[in-house]
Amino acid sequence: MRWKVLALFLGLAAVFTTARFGWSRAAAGGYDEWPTLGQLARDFINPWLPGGDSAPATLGERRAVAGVSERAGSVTMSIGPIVSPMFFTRQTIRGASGFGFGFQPVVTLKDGAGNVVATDNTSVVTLSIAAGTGAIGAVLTCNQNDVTVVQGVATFTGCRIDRSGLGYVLQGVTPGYNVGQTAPFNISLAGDTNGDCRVSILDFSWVVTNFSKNSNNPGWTTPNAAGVAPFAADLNGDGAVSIQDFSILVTKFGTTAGACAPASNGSPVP
Ligand SMILES: [Ca+2]
Ligand SMILES: [Ca+2]
Repeated sequence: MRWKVLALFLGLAAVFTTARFGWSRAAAGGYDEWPTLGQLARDFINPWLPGGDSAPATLGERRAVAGVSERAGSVTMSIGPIVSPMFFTRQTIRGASGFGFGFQPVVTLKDGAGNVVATDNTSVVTLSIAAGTGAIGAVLTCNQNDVTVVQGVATFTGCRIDRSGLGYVLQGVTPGYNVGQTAPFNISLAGDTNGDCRVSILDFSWVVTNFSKNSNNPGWTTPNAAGVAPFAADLNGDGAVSIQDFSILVTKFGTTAGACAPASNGSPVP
């Protein structure tokens, strides 16, 4: 008699487990592979726990089946995190407060092997000042701070920062990619070449003295007796001292500020 009771129990258990197995594969998670007797027994004991193996797949389990889609109920999830690098292929090296950077940022999305993700025409890269860098309260303004990539490349235009400060870092963010950051650069008080927080005849003289020079000229980074190098006359940071810099100087002539930062030559050096 006892054997008959046990057989009946096992039969009911098998029916219930089979029914539950059918339900659980359609529920969130499901079994990643054919369940063991132990899993079936555990699910039989805890039938109200969602998912065939009683827990969502771990990150390691998802990575193990990366590239495969898993159907969970009516929702299809992509499995396997996409962690790819993002690079600034053109960086801002310095700037004048309130005026457009001479070198506008360009961000390129690359895969893990370092190849440009040229098939990507949908990712949106958001550009911002990295927290804790530059002057407190400074604002980055671009024609668009959110730019959709074209063949994996986001090209920003019209970007400027309103406040002079040291060590600004710009960062680009888009889902599925690592955060990309520029090397640090300074924003000087617009028109100020020598970092004395005023736009005076000294700055006018330095721009005129170095007018038409560019980063290919020898001595571009060699400071004079006052510690100011020719590159500091390149106010907007486009690698040359031109009419644009002269215009900034004239526009801001006579301006003073309580705090400011000297010109930086940035990295990479143009
Ligand atoms: Ca000055
Ligand atoms: Ca310039």
